[in-house]
Amino acid sequence: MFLDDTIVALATPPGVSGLAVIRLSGKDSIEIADKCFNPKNKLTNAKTHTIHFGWIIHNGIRIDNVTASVFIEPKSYTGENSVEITCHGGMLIADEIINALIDCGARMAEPGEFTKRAFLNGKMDLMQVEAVADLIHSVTIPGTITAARQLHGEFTARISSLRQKLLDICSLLELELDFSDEDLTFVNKEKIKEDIIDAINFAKSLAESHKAAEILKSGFFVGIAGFPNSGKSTLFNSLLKKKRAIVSEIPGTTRDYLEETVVINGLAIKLIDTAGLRETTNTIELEGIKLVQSVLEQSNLVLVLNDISISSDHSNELFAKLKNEYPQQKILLVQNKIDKINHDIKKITNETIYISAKTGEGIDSLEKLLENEARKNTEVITDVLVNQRHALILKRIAGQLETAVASVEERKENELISLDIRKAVNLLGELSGENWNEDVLNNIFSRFCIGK
Ligand SMILES: Nc1nc2c(ncn2[C@@H]2O[C@H](COP(=O)(O)OP(=O)(O)OP(=O)(O)O)[C@@H](O)[C@H]2O)c(=O)[nH]1
Ligand SMILES: [Mg+2]
Repeated sequence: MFLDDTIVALATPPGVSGLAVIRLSGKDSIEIADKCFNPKNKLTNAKTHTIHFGWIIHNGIRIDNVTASVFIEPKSYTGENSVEITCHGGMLIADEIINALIDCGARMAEPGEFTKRAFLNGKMDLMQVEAVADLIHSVTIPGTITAARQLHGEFTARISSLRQKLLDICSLLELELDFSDEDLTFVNKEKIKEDIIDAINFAKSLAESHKAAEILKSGFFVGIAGFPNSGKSTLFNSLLKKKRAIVSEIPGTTRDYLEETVVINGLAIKLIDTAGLRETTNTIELEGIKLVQSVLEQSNLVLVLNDISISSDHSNELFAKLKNEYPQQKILLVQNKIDKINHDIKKITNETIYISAKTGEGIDSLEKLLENEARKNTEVITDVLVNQRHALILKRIAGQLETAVASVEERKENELISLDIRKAVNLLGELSGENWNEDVLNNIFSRFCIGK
């Protein structure tokens, strides 16, 4: 089967670097390494978790002097025999060593294959596997810390304890069933109902932390929308503190959307500058306007920019329309170009913000507001990163348990209530990966890079 062969890949980013690490995993990895590595003592005789110095020599050519770390199964990342070779950086050396190892019997690894093996060998469950992906991709420090905690098993522990609670309820219900002939009741149905409701609340609150987890992982998305020429690109540049987007007095300058990240006090804010919204027949502009809609859907916060020099209520209709179309979204009206008017209204109210994207007036306050919004949205996070897959399963679990509560209320047989709960327990198995299927695995591992 596929676990029989030995895989190899570069574990560090390709390119010029001080050192590069090549990873080898599979039952023959130590023998394969020995074929082209010449340390003082053969690696096959080495103890686990030891480091050895020597030359990689292949077809009589000295490639590099390296160190090799030996990990004997099951005490390795993958749970298999593994060797990690640390060579000098630079693509050519690492490539030559990988080619030599392939010549000696290894095969190039697929994306995420090391972690997939760790999962299949029971080294981690799916939630930990996903934490590895989050750890690699996280753009915020809190996101990284939370992913690391998850990798350590925090999420797993919470799911196991929920599972145990549900199984305990099932045992009670089924125990009574065993004595049903004797007309005994030792199950307090009210208590059972309460316990199931607790479990429902727990599953729901975890599912709800999904949005916060996404922000921790990928940043807080702020979409900038408005009529053409309202100053969206100017604001985008001003927040980024660099000239990234083209600014011009010609309406319809931005056609595509632009995305850049600013870090405000440790929080990653993803700014998205979009095409101005207006009635148009220009096909390119129309495409841009369609894109705005998908940006708005994905944003955590939408700023609608209004050119106050035209009129402070010039964008009211657009603002109302967007609020109506995206009722879930937090949308704020921002009055821009206050440098062009005389009134002294440079203040932030609950609803409206006044700025000049051009002179920078009010930008500090706007930054503070973005930071507060981002922080507010991540505060609900507990200590795990619930991704979309988890959230969907958790919602199904809550739904299944709600059926169980209904069964209790309808005074159904213990057997039926227990069956409802057991269905929820099965869903927990999908979460941890006990009940895995190839599609789910492929989906998860497609996010990984080769060598991880
Ligand atoms: N006086 C003043 N002019 C501004 C301000 N913000 C933008 N402008 C000007 O308004 C014009 C349009 O600015 P852009 O940033 O390109 O506007 P936009 O909303 O991105 O426009 P489109 O991409 O066409 O939708 C430019 O000439 C800017 O210099 C401001 O705060 N004050
Ligand atoms: Mg623009």
